[in-house]
Formats: sequence, structure tokens, C-alpha cells
Amino acid sequence: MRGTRKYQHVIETPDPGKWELAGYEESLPISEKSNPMTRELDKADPSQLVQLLRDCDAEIFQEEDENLIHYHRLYSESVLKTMGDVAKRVQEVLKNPDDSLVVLSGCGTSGRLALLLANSFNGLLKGLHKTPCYCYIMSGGDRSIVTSQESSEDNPQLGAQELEKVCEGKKNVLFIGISCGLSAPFIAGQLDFCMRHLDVYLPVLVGFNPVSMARNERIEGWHSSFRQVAERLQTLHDSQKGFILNPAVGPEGVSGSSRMKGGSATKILLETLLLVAHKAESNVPVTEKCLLEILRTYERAHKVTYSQSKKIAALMKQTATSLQKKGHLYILGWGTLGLVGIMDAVECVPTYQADWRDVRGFITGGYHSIENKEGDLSSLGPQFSISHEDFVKNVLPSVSETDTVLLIFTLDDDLNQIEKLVALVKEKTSNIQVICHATAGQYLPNSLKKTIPSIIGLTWPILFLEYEGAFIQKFQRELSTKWILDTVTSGAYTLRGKIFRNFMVDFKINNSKLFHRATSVLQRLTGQSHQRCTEVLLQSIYGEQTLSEQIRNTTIAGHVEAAASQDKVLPVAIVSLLRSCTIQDSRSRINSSLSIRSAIESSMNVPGRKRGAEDSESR
Ligand code: F1P
Repeated sequence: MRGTRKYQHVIETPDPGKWELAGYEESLPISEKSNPMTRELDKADPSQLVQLLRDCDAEIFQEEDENLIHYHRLYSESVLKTMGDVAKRVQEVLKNPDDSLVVLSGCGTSGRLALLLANSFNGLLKGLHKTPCYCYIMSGGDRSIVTSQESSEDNPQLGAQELEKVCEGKKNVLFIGISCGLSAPFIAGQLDFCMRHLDVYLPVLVGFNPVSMARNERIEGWHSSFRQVAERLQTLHDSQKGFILNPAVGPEGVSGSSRMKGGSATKILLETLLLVAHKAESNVPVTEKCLLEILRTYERAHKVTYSQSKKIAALMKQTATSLQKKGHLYILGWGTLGLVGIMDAVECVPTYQADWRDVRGFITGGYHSIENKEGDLSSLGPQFSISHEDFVKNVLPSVSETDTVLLIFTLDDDLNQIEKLVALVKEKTSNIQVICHATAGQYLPNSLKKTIPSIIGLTWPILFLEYEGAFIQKFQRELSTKWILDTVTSGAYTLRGKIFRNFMVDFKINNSKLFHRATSVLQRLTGQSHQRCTEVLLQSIYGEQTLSEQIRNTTIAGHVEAAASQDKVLPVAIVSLLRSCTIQDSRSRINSSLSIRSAIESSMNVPGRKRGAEDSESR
């Protein structure tokens, strides 16, 4: 442990990683760097995978190290101070709920978290018979709750329009824009809109890169880059007319997968800040101590969660086996834990090119429990059926021994109903697993215990804190569930050969960020120039060896649209570059390989191949 640590930590956070050293993958922002800890993620077995991802998650709580690059961390004084400053401004909104609003906005996982958080704090207010004053925006609208709609993320104008719409008639709006990578144009558009109307709006940006690492290419069809917007926002900091909350939490265990640490850190940071603001309303002043007290409960949650590592590894192994046999993972959650399950399932589609049926989430009460703005979306198609009734009616009849069913609940939920569902599922598959949250002193009834072969049991301490105490426990359970599911699904897809080293190599290129990520992964794995990598990526997207002038002159948005109808775009480009073979040859090689990973691995060892940058740097 380092001597510089200021706080007594609940968990043992790892020592600073090599990624903090100057020059480490210098051209990449932290959120896109490859984590040195997980370089051999693809070779790990389930227990090692859990351990590696556990250590990556622990980096969220690591402190700033003055001997290294001066990255601000969650516990840095400047970050705690900004959290306190924003909390005080939230308090002002809470005092005048009629013409004020707190808007939380994000894309993908960040948008789903905006929904979860807005509902939590509206629930907190309603419980006190106060007016709800939170609202959420997610790019792509409510359909993005259950499906991935990554392309709307690229539209800054749309972001601004949506914001204007939800704030109509309000005199005081605190806007919280979440973009883990400081990258989403949708959020840039909203921040820019706020900065043009500072009489009404207070813009707050949440993400996990320094401003100097925010995305720097000019947004297509717009006037600025994300970085320029963030820099403008930074200048408002001293006058308290705008804030940026961007502690470094380290690179993701799976490079670029911001749903993981980025999502967890968003939840930790914002829930802490908002809870303190609500406490402060009851005349408790906003202090660093209040913030630290809550942050520590999340550290404790990390410890409690990963005390179940063995069982998490078993669930991961079971899930990987199901997926390998063309089976499924069905996640059935109660209350907000159901939403956490849906969040995790949805992201498997863009991150691993999974079919939407492979991993699915269901929630008790369906849309009614989610409390989304657009109400019941189930008429939009089978993908949008998310209630337990939908599962029983439409999915259960075809469940078989190859499928895994995971139930997630707390001991305060309807245990009779759970027991009945367990019995129904057991008629179809013996692969039934449970994540069960209890408060100290509560026990799972024997009747349930006997029927479920494998239980991940998490017991949370009783928190003797006024009304908010119950919310802290809810937040801990949600985060703990998120950590387990992130680890299980990322690990299962790693075991299925969807990861090479720690790079996602088979993701959907459905927005500009992902287009750039694809080129960057190509460069890192092959050591070839940016220009050459872009060329081969385009060959793979269009399935043409010779690129026409028209293709070369197409915008990135156009390439993204073309990529939408193709599968395995990135793996085909990687193998084609490594083997100097045609796109067609590469595709047939991949199609006849055991996995994407094995196709890349065998291409790495082709005689005479030029060594890649990654090879020489660290292997
Ligand atoms: C937004 C996001 C992620 C998702 C995927 C694509 O990222 O939709 O939530 O996991 O990586 O991007 P960000 O704007 O929060 O960085």
C-alpha cells in the first residue's frame, strides 16, 4: 500500500497502475486505454477473470498519487469540493421545486443511469411528500432503455432540442450531462445550449477523463469538438456558472467498455452528491465528511460483493457454457434490480455483437416499475417485452437445459411469488441461479434455499441513518448487482472468444466514437499506420477490396450507416491486415475459426508478419 494515502480505505485498492505513467498509450484518453492489469484477460479462467475485474473496479477508489501524473481521483480534494459545490446548487432547486428542475442526461448506459437516478431521487422526494423535481433524457428516447440506439448519440442538435423541450417554462435548471469518455456529441450539444442560456441553466459535466483528453475531432455538421465545449465549460468553473466532475477511475477492464467502471463511477459519484444535497435540505451542512461517509459505503459494497467471488465465477462459467451451446442467459430481477439486469443485457448487443435474445433482462411489473416517460413500449416488438409475465408467457415455454436463468431479489420482495417462479423455471432447466440481498438478521426461508442449488447471498449491514439510510442500502444493492452482472457477462463473452488480450474485437460500429475505436484497436493490434487501418476498415465495411472515390469521400456518419448492415467488420479487418490477405479470405478464415479470438491469435503468428506496436511495447 502507498504511503501517500489520506483516507482509511475499506477495501485494499491496488497500487497505481502503469497507465498513470507519462507516455503510456499517450494518444488515448484514460477511458480508451488498455488497462495493464487485464492485458491477459483473454487467457484467464473464470476465477482469474473475477479477480482481475474486481481489482479494476477497486481502482475507482484509488487516491491521487502526487509522484505520478496529477490525475484527480474520486477522493481528491478538488473533486470532493466540486461535489459539495454542486450539491449546494441542487439544494437551491429543491427549495423551489415548482419552477426548477434537475435534468440528468446520457447516452447508452449513461442514459439508463440517468433514468435510474432520476427515479430514485424523485422516489425519495415523494416519500417525504415533496414535489419530484428530477427528470432524465436519454439519447434515442425510451426505446434505448431496452435496446441499443447508439446512433442518436452523435447528434448535438437533437440533444439541445430535447433539453429545451423538457425544461419548457422552468426558471432554474441544473443540468447534469453524463459522458464517461467526455465524448458524446448529444451531451456536447446540451452543454453548449446551457452555456448559451446561463440565466436559466447551470451545466455540470460528469465523465472520467481530464478535459485535455476529451474527444477532439470536430463533431460532423456542428461547430465544435467535445473538447472545445468542455474547455468553455471549464472557464465557468471559478464563477460557479458551470462545473466539471471528472475524476480518473482508470482504464476499463475491457478497453473502452464504459458501461463497466464508467457506469459504476457515475452511479457512485452522483448518488453521493445528490444524497448529500437532500440531507443538507434538512439543515445538515454540506461537508466533505458527509460525502466521505457515503463514498465509504460504496467501498464496503465492493468488499461485500467480491466476497462472493467463487460463486460469481461459477455463474460466469455457467453463462459461458449456455452461450456456447447457443443457449441464453435470462435475468429476472425484482424492483430496480430488474432494471440493472436489463441495463447489463442490452449492452451485450453492441459490445459483443450478441443477438438480443442471448442475454435478456426482465423486471417485475415491466414498464410500470421502470416509470419511464413514454410508458409501456411492449407493442414495439418482442424485444420490448420485459415483464416477468412476458417471460413466463413468451420465453419460458422454450427454455431448456442449455439456458441459464438468474433471479435477483431482496428478502423484502414477495418470496411466495419468487418461489412459484423458481418452481416453473425448474421444470425447464436445472441451471437456475440466484443473487439474494439481505439485511443483517434476515434469512432466506428454508423452502426457497432447498429448491435453489446456487445462491450468491449478499448481506448488508443495517444503516442507522435517518430516512436516507434506506436509499443508501438500495444504492449499494444496485451497484453490487451491477458489478456482478458486468463481471459475469464480460467474463462469459471473454471465455467465448470475443476479447483479444483486453480489447473488444467484435463490437458494433454504430456511432462515430465506435468507428474511431475500431481504427484505434486495429492500429494497436497490427502496428500499421492510421491511414492504412482506416482503409482496411472501410474495405471490410463495404466488402470491397478497391475503395471508390465515392466511398473515400463519404462522411464518418455514412460509414457508420454502412457498417450497420455488416457483421464481424472489425475482426475481418484485423485478420486481413495481419495476414495481408483479402477481405474475402479473411472473412472465410474467421467463419471457419473456433472463435474470433483464435482467428486473431493464429494470424498474429503468421511467419514474416511485421510486429505490431502492442507487441513491442509490452509483451
Ligand atoms: C456512452 C455509450 C456507452 C456504451 C457504449 C457506447 O458512452 O453509449 O454507455 O457502453 O460504449 O457509448 P459515454 O458517452 O458515457 O462515454
